[in-house]
Amino acid sequence: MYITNYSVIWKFTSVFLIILCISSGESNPISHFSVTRGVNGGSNCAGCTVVVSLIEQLGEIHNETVVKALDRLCSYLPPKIKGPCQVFAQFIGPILVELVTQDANPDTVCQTLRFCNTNGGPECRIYKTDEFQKNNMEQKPNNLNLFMKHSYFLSADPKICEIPGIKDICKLLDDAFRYHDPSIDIDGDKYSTAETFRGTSWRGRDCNDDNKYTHPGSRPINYDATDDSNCNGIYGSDPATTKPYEEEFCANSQARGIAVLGDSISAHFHLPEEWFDATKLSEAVFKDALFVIENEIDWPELSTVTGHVNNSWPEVVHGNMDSIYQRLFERNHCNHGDYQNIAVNGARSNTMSTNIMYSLSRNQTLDIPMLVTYALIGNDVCNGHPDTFAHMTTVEDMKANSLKTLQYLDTILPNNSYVMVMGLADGRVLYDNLHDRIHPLGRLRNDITYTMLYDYLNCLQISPCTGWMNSNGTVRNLTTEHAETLSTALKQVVQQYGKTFKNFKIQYIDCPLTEVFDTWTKSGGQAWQLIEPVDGFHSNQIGQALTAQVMWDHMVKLYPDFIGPVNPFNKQIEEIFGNQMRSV
Ligand SMILES: *[C@@H]1O[C@H](CO)[C@@H](O)[C@H](O)[C@H]1NC(C)=O
Ligand SMILES: *[C@@H]1O[C@H](CO)[C@@H](O)[C@H](O)[C@H]1NC(C)=O
Ligand SMILES: *[C@@H]1O[C@H](CO)[C@@H](O)[C@H](O)[C@H]1NC(C)=O
Ligand SMILES: *[C@@H]1O[C@H](CO)[C@@H](O)[C@H](O)[C@H]1NC(C)=O
Ligand SMILES: *[C@@H]1O[C@H](CO)[C@@H](O)[C@H](O)[C@H]1NC(C)=O
Ligand SMILES: *[C@@H]1O[C@H](CO)[C@@H](O)[C@H](O)[C@H]1NC(C)=O
Ligand SMILES: [Ca+2]
Ligand SMILES: [Ca+2]
Ligand SMILES: [Ca+2]
Repeated sequence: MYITNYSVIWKFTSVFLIILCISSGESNPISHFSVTRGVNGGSNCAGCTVVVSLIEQLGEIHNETVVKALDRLCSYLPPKIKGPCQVFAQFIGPILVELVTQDANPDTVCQTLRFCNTNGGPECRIYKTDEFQKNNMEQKPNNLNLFMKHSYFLSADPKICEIPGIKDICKLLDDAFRYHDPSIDIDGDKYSTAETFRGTSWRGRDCNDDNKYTHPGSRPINYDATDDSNCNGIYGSDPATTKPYEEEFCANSQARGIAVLGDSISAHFHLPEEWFDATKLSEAVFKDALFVIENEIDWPELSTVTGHVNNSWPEVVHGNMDSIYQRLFERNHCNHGDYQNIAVNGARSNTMSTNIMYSLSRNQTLDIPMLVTYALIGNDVCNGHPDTFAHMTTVEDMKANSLKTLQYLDTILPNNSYVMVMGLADGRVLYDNLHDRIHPLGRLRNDITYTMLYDYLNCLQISPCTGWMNSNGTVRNLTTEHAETLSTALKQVVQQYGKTFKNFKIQYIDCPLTEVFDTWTKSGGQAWQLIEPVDGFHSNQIGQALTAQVMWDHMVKLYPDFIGPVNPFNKQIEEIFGNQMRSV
């Protein structure tokens, strides 16, 4: 199904998506998110400032003009994006060459271009050095004539997505972010053979895309004596006993699938820092940019709950994969391929219950049970509004939304399933550990700290989380206070209604991130090493993997029935079916 309410879905999304021009055009459905659009040029201003910063820094590093530097940046990009980038370069080059001198401040350049303005209050600047720039502006009155000839800049609020070249890149992004069901799915069972666009990166591979009864998690038809109907790679019969292997190895194994209903943390939002650090820009770091975009800048294949491949992107992802799925598979090889990542950037309790949950694929009579994690750990207190507290989810709504989702799950999950409801995070860990560190964009000149970034995003009213990404300690504390209230509400829903669900057992767990940070620092690490450097908001690959370990240990100790027994036939399955990929 289509998720039509883009406006809310986007709230937990890093603002750096916007920098990639997603939210700019009026015609763009994603942009109907007033908070993301912001004031003073909002995301157009931030996008312009980042691009100009990178070009200018590249020019400095390679001792070349900004026009050459922009050509260089375009040349690093993969084919499908390179063309539009070159069109953009041809358009903007003559303007930039007039505007950007060696010491030009990107804030000033983007003010002159009118992507940044003061329509909604005081001027927003990410760089602090403004004295020189004011003079610089005054020396360049001619520029105005040059770029004002272009209609793009005549509107009071020019949009980056309307600029030639950039327009095509925006369209590419729009297409990728529009749907939350697989786009290539011939039989309509919500499983795909393609990797991206909500395909196998997100859900197990459909081993027969002409048959909707054949997909990961189905009850094997006739014990898969001839064909692999549940896509776990196990099929055929044992010649010695003439019994089907599914019957011998899996029938009594308490096999189960795994799914997560979550936000950008569960989807594993990750923008490579190498894309935002001029000293690291190269062709190699953009090699898989299209793949990244087609997966909504998420990395579900390496995530805490549904990670299922080794990290083979060492240029842009740092750390190993570990996941609940991986461990469930190791515990019982019959679980192969039975994972669904139903997480969406920006998801909160309301969008989950009105939209996103319907994307989970499970049938009570045809499929086997699942372990489902409900993990909406921040967006209900995160928004970009200056009056942030007024826009947080209330306790009543939190209860109603989560109950609605759980009651829906009770209608699709096969009997003997399990649901784990997670509380909200304490986002104070972000500011506490990042505030005086240097952001990738400021590395060349040591001139942008996370505090400066957070203040800038709040000034533009495009922060993914004003409450926690805030230099005011009282605001951060109050945000945590509300998050705790909402966690308590979730706990109460589980206590009050837990017994009423017919088809699953349910447990509440606190958000494991606090324990993850403790575990890491106790073993000698530093907390900032677990946080995404570009957005200063999400947990990175190391954090994702460590979260899987912490959650798993928790379940082994307290809720072993949630993960099921070890399958004594794992060894035989390996011997006969190898990596279980042969039917795929
Ligand atoms: C930069 O390039 C200019 C001419 O293109 C040259 O004169 C100058 O010496 C170069 N500077 C450095 C540091 O290489
Ligand atoms: C990941 O790497 C390990 C060790 O190199 C290997 O045993 C395993 O099969 C790999 N897993 C996948 C899914 O490729
Ligand atoms: C599950 O599959 C059965 C048999 O095809 C079908 O009748 C039923 O409607 C399905 N249930 C749901 C919730 O789609
Ligand atoms: C679900 O399974 C349990 C135990 O296997 C059984 O007691 C219960 O009656 C079943 N519930 C339904 C609705 O079939
Ligand atoms: C911090 O936020 C609180 C609560 O909104 C406010 O009362 C206080 O004035 C703020 N402090 C500063 C220094 O802005
Ligand atoms: C925020 O809460 C922490 C921990 O409770 C406390 O130590 C700190 O003083 C509080 N800060 C403010 C500004 O209220
Ligand atoms: Ca399919
Ligand atoms: Ca199928
Ligand atoms: Ca099978």
